[in-house]
Amino acid sequence: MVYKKRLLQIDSDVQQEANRELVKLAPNLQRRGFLTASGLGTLGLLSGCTISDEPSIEKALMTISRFNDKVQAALFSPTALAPTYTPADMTRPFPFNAYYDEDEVVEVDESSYKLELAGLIGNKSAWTLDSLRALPQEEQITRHVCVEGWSAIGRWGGVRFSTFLKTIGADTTAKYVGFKCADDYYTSIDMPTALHPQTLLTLTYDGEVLPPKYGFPMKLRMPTKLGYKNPKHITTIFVANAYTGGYWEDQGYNWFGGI
Ligand SMILES: Nc1nc2c(c(=O)[nH]1)N[C@H]1C(S)=C(S)[C@@H](COP(=O)(O)O)O[C@H]1N2
Ligand SMILES: [Mo]
Repeated sequence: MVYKKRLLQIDSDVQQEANRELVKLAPNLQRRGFLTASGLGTLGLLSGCTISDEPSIEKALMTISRFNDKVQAALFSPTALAPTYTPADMTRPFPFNAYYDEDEVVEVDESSYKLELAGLIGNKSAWTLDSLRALPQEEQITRHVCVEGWSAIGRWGGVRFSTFLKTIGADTTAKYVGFKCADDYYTSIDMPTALHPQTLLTLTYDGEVLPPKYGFPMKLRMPTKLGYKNPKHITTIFVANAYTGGYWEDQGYNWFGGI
């Protein structure tokens, strides 16, 4: 599976800023094989690069976490696909991670659970798990990359997020989609990534109901973003034009956090 980064139309301000960022990052990018000496300072070469070996999605996500948000949003296509894998490639057991230990995982009660909606959404009625399970379901086997230095391949199933956003009448011209979680976690993402075909509102892991440690009742799964952008235990989804950051983002992690 080939992963392609494509140059979007970018205005010259952003291009200049991107070039300055690239020059700063050049030694690092060169070391990682993303830039050749002749490519220094030219965006075209970086954008034209094709990644085809497996750990490259990890390299790409890690490298890009050093770019600033504006440059990242301008540089990379919201529709380029991340690699997918086969069941044989899956990492077993799939690692758990959160800002607390596994024995403190939040337990969400299925019978009383409702997904709340807020902000720029036409129909803000809450959703039960059964109503979400009644929507068309898809699966993906993709690599989850954590900034803490590990990555793992897992299999998630659920509702394509763009389908869900259209179903609820979300304003897809808004800038952000935000998430509040049953623990104290929260994050927000850019609308182009929310509408990306591989962005899934997942309800299952490896064919079973998503277990608590992986985010019951649901995790937003985006193979084009770093692990911390993928909220687990989602309780509220909101659509907004005002920036709301995120748990790690507010402590200095890159907000875009993706490719
Ligand atoms: N609600 C919530 N979501 C979260 C986190 C968290 O602490 N709480 N941690 C994030 C981080 S840093 C990672 S790497 C992944 C880990 O997901 P996993 O436990 O399924 O591997 O969840 C992300 N989503
Ligand atoms: Mo992470």
